[in-house]
Amino acid sequence: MTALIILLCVILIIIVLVQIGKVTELTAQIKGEREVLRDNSKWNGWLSLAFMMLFLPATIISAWMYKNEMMGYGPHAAASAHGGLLDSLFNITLFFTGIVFVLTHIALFWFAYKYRWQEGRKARFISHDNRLEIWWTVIPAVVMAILVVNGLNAWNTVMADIQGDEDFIEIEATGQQFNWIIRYPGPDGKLGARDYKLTTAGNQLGQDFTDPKNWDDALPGQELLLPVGKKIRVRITAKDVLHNFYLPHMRVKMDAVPGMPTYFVFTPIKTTAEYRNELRKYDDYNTPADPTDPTGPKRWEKFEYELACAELCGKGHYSMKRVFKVVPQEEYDAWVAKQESFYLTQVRGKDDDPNRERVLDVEVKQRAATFSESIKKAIESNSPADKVLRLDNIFYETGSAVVKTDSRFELDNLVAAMSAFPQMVIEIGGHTDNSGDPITNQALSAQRANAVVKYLTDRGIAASRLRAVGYGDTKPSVPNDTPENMAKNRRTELRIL
Ligand SMILES: [Cu+2]
Repeated sequence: MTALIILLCVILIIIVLVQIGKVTELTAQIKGEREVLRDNSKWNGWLSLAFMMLFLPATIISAWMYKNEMMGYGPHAAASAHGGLLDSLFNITLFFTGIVFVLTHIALFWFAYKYRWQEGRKARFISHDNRLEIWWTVIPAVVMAILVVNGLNAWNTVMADIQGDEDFIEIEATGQQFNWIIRYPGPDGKLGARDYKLTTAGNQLGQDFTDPKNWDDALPGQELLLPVGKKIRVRITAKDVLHNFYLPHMRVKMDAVPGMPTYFVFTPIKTTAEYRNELRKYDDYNTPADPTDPTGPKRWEKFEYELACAELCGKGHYSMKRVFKVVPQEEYDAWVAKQESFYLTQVRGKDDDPNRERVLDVEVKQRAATFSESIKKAIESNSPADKVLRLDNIFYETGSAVVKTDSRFELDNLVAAMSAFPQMVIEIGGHTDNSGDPITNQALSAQRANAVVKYLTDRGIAASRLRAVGYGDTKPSVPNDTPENMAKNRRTELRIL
């Protein structure tokens, strides 16, 4: 329907234009060509002048009104170290082009008025003038040279990559329809390798988990933090179409191109709190953030730095907006420490974990910490139930008392605990489920407990502090009614005596 109306309008406008043309032709015939020409010229001249009078002041007024948004003044001041340089570049360019704009507009419309056709007036022809040629070549050349040299200089400063042993944080932003996946490097400070062929629903970035750098990488939720005063290198990639990584307040803008990683290095110089405080000075920002709640928080209190996609990348393009906070280093460090490794929480131990057969260094450290923590608690507690600890990470070959090599971490933690608490006397208890013959079960559990004790005595723990007991299936921790529960009952326990 709309299309039909538009089509009809277009046809009507064409008819009107044709009719006007015909009327003009007819008047020309009646009045005489010369008279019409004189009238038209007069009107053209005056209208040109009127247009200049309106257009030029309007341009200047609107530029003045929007100068903050366009040039980064006032509440739109840059919040990054290089932002001021970029803004000054815009100012310099606007200064020169502004002069040219005003002069050429005045010349264009004033001349159109002044030299309109008049009876008996003749044009003055200048065939050639060397001086004039030189002037209008040299002046633009000098101005252009200043702008280009300035621009190149700024480009080299703004786009400079990390040099040598500079201190910086590298994060990664991957654009996809329609959100940004932001990856933080974790405690090692390094982002792990990616391979697009590894991309699955459970591994959106195609992280290669055989690369240890990936093990601590974190994909934070909606909340994003950056430290103030620290160089940040953003590795920018895209998964599907062209996106654009845009932090307007930081004056950071870079294409995210599928298959071609780009980067941007910048240093935030104002925390979110500092920026809010600056906004507080402006009347505009002292209005309620939510117009329906006049007593609620003001606009400056609600201000957040933004990450947007500045490429029209599809229907949901607008939803790529994210907010992030710039905070002092200590607050950032605390936040980073809370971020969980994507690999350890989402992939570890699952079918697509390429390291299923290995115990990772991080896990060894983690287990050692938990183990010493539980031993301490067990010693301090008075209740007999608290004095018993399951040793979940001691593994035996099936149907035998041979301890698997992966058990050494837990056993070494035990050795460490025995050395740390020289008064401690313990019992190692072997337990089985109720499948099979009770006598065999008892014998196997005793052999297994003995194997653990042997490991400890081999490492210098006095045998007098150790007792090995085979309980067989006599002390199930849960009823032996499901395969899962039976697995729970096959266990090695430590009891502090
Ligand atoms: Cu996008």
